[in-house]
Amino acid sequence: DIEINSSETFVFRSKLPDIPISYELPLHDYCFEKLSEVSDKPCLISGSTGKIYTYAETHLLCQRTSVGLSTLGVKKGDVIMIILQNCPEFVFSFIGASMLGATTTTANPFYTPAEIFKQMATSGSKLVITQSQYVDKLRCVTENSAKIGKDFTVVTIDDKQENCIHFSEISGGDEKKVQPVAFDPNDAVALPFSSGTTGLPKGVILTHKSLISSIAQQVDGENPNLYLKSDDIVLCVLPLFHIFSLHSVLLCSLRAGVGVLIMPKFEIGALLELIQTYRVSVAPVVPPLVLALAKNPALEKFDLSSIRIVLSGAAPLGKELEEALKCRLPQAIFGQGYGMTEVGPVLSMCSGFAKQPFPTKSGSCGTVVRNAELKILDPETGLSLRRNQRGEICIRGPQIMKGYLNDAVATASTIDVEGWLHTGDIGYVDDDDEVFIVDRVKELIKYKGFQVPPAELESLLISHPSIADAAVVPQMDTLAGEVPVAFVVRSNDLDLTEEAVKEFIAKQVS
Ligand code: 4UU
Repeated sequence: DIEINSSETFVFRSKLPDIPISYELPLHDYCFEKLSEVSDKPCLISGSTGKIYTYAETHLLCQRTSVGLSTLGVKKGDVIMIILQNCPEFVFSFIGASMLGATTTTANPFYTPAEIFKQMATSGSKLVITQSQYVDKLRCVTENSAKIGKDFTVVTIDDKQENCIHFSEISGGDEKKVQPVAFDPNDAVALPFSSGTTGLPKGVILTHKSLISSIAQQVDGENPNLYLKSDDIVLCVLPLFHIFSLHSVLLCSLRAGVGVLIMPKFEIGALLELIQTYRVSVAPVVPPLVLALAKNPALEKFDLSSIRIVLSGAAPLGKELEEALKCRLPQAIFGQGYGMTEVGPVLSMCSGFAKQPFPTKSGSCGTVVRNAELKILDPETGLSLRRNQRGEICIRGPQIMKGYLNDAVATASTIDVEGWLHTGDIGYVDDDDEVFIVDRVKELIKYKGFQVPPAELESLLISHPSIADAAVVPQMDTLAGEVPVAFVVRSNDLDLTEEAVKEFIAKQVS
């Protein structure tokens, strides 16, 4: 240790051995690889209707939806857009599109028409699957001259709407008509949007290889890092349009052959009721949900003894909060996962969730996933740092994104020539290989785990005729983790009020 070698790289690895990962199957076949063993087991449970789809039924509906989508003209290389609250149709559409070699871009149903149209245009989607209550947003002609039924196709899953197609028309396809499609592991399958370390939201190209790698890193092998037992019921209340839920809740569960309890939205009473009724055993959550569970007095009235794993991620979790929930769910293993959309998404996962678990510390974000390398760089010098030294977290492995859609510059500034992805998060690795996140150097605000790119708000602010300049920064918030705060310079209109500025922004973004 005395010798100083400035070019030395300190690489941190998983405590679990690497496993072989095969890319022979496309994502949907990989997820349903053990279908014959689990065909009669519950796969999707709709929390709102109580309907249960077995693995066989789920797979069949995915196939039918894929045939239906192809009848509507969707083919390999195309992009479809899903604007849905969590529901079984989300799964049929995502997997169905994958079966055609198409890519799915997912959007927040709360998006404003402007946000939706931007993502539609950037991703090149010509087909949207949504709920009737959001169709009006798509009809906003002022935002967009494209017309439903003419320039793009809209499918609604609930009520039939004018010029739209009803989901039953596509999910009723003849599964025997499934056409085999040639796949390359480097083909895109998901296109979530993220602003990454700087600027505006960009399409993140996640390939079959990325997602299969990231799922395998969690649930495959002799000693899976996230061990899902065959009778587990995994809670799916986090929105599927975000990569945490899409990957670690849905896709990992499908691969492991366990049940997924789908909730369209978070409501504490309904959540507790459903956990009790369906004996939910694995609860992926975000810090605001931990807060709700830790503080809500209603918790005492329900039997939550079935919960054996609480997995928190997407934003920093305070130790006090963690302790508070641990007291209320003493039987559960509590740990964090650390993800980033661009990483496909998981960098590190609590090794207390493994089949043969390791002891873990409170506040840790887990240990780097297997089949990957993690290093810490000094943000000033760019030199690789040793244990317990704080710096920018970088990751290299088969799970990371192919790049940003049509943005080579942003891709090159995120993934370097050696294949390391620079996260913009500051953290360190301790003596037991545990990753701790302490800060963020990138331009990103996390509101309840959702991304709020400051650059987006700043550009909206300066588009206001009475605003000369603006800067947006995060402010700590007990409930949301962080909220955006804008510093605004008036141009000449001295009457411009805070309320007027807020209203101006609220009209344009969710
Ligand atoms: C402190 O948030 C995510 C993905 C989260 C995820 C995914 C799969 C968590 C567990 C899992 O199994 O993605 P993005 O792109 O919305 O936001 C990424 C950023 C990170 O760079 C970091 O700043 O969100 C922050 N973040 C966290 N911060 C993510 N997880 C954590 C965490 N603690 N546990």
